[in-house]
Amino acid sequence: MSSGLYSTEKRDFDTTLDLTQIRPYGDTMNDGKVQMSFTLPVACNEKGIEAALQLARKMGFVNPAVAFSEALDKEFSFYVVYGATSFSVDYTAIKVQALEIDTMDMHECEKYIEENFNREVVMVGASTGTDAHTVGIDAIMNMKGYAGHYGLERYKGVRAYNLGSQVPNEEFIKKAIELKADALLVSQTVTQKDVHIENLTNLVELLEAEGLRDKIILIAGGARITNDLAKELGYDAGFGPGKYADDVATFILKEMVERGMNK
Ligand code: B12
Repeated sequence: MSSGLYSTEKRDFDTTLDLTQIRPYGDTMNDGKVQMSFTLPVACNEKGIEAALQLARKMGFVNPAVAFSEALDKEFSFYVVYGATSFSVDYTAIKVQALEIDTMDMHECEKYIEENFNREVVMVGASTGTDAHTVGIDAIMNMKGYAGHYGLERYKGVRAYNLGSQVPNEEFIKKAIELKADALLVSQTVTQKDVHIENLTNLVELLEAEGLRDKIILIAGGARITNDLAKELGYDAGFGPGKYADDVATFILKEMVERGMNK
């Protein structure tokens, strides 16, 4: 029999996977272990730590512990709390409108354009509204691309225009008309106070008012954008982290062919 820190002795851990009641996996199945961080508008001291623990218990944490705390200034303090959540979710009941596309790589997209289009495809992108983040839209559009996936500017048969950041929706639409855009690609990174919802909705309303909405493929993307959210807001598709130029190009090209927009 072995013992001590590196014991190989068989323990009685829970190994049951019940998809109708999934909980976070920390060290073992169903232990529910979660790490959470937040700021409180009080000084960092024992009272602040106790407030953080009480909050965690009210949020359903069992045996919470403050793993880290730090003063941000005299009146604000930051906490990292570790504990087990008492909640679970029914994974089998979850329904999402996942975007199912058979992604073509850049060369396959180029071949697809050659075979199905008798003109170039115009894609216009920007980080719109007050959003100053450009890295996401650059990842999709710029020649060099991102994470080994070339950007749309490099695609033969695609005329890609990256308008940069903080582009007002009115200006974006003006450019779309001027450039005869087939697809508009909107990037939104800041989601504080739902500013992205307001901005994305405003663009759809303006496009509808111009009678343009049905004439273009409208795409949203960003770190917290899901296909579900984009569809709900009136977009054709939404792309988040782990998606690249080839994913969105495939979607746009196939959608254009399906809608007869390729001639
Ligand atoms: C770099 C950065 C900045 C830089 C931006 C520089 C630049 N030129 O872009 C600077 C310093 C300017 C900045 C400013 C701010 N930032 Co900032 N920033 C970041 C940071 C560190 C990285 C973002 C990034 O570049 N990611 C890399 C790209 C490649 O990832 P991505 O955007 O998700 O893109 C991928 C997908 O989402 C998708 N995608 C994205 N867009 C699109 C579009 C389409 C059409 C498609 C198909 C796909 C797609 O494809 C990409 C590749 O897979 C994040 C924190 C983090 N680590 O994520 C904070 C972060 C985004 N910033 C944040 C904030 C709050 C701000 C400020 C408001 C701060 C302030 N108070 O001033 C300001 C913004 C002001 C403004 N008016 O917008 C918050 C946002 C919180 C929120 N949910 O709202 C974050 C999350 C930091 C945080 N944890 O608080 N920021």
